[in-house]
Amino acid sequence: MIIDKAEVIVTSPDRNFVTLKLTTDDGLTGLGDATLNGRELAVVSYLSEHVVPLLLGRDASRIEDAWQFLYRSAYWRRGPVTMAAIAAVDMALWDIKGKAAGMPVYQLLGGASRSGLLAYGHASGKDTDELFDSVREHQEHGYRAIRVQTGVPGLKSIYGIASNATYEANAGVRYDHEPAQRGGLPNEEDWDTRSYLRHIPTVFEAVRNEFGPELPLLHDGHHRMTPIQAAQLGKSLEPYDLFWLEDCTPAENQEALRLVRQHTTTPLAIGEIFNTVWDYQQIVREQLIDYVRSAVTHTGGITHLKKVLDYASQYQIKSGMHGPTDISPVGMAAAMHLGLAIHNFGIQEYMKHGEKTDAVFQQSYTWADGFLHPGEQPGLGVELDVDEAGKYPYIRAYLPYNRLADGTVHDW
Ligand code: KDG
Ligand code: MG
Repeated sequence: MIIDKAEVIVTSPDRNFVTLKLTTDDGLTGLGDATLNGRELAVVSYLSEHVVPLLLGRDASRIEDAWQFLYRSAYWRRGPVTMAAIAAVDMALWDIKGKAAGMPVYQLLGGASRSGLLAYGHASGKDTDELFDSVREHQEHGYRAIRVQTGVPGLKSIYGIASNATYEANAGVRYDHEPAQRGGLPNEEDWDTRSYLRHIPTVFEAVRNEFGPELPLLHDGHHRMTPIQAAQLGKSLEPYDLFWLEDCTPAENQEALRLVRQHTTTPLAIGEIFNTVWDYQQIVREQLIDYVRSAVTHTGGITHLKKVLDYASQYQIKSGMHGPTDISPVGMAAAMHLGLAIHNFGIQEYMKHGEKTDAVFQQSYTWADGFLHPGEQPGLGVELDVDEAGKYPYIRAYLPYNRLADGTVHDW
């Protein structure tokens, strides 16, 4: 099982994806997701220029050794570009190992701890009527847990709202599924935290009145509040029994969560922009969060995220892996194998990819009755159709950003 080919494949079916494909001398192939939304080519360059030469001739069976070698030998550690590149190698090696063993990856990780993975989808609307329709639509598609985002009176365009205007080059793709503007410069959105804090509790009250107490509801604050504002929001949402409040403060300052925690029992989730176990060291030890939001794709792969989640399990902290459309089907499959195997699985974010993406990445994972399953194919269970991928060249895309009314740039 010597790696004799390593290809970095960029394709843009509904959005940009970066995939590493490894081939061994005995003909096995493995795929890894290296997609970093809005900064894709930085990872392509890291992989092609610096990692591929190190992979050729290596024994594909030595996953832990490859991880430690790529991490430690670079000297420059951590960061989203490095960790997405290492994640792609790690995933591809697990894929190869599964194929060599004739087993799905979750079996190699210890076997299934459950029959399926509870997943949540994204309901959204400019106003309550549109939001209710979106919640119903998600329930009709089988979702048993739903993230709720709405517009805020007085603000033009906010992250996560499906009916926000899309860009020409994004034609046919819902804004909440793909907020990155293709083929242009970043779109400017507006923000006002006080209006948001006044409005959101009224939205959750309306949703609870309409849909009852059982439905698990989630909300994403997208790093926009100060610690005291986040504490206020958590407290005001307590009557509506959220499954979690996500990214309530900017992720760089993990200590901020101490203050939030002192004031509210609303469960907290964070970590979609974290990339190593060290980002979690303090907040796990001090029990400042309830869910780990990291994706396999951005956190060094299955090998490293499993270490994060094993550490978190000592404190009854569960997984809530990031799963927007910018995680490719390969990254989603890796998340599902890991989620099925670990004991402390919490919930999986799941937004369906578009038809073009599904034609490029043939998947064996399944979605039924609100639950995902990675399937029984050996390896990760996703294959990439190179001809199909070749139809969609890379298109530069930028995520939007926010300014306050006085023109100050604010967290997006
Ligand atoms: O690339 C940015 C998106 O992945 C992010 O905005 C999605 O916040 C997100 C979520 O919770 O899925
Ligand atoms: Mg989020």
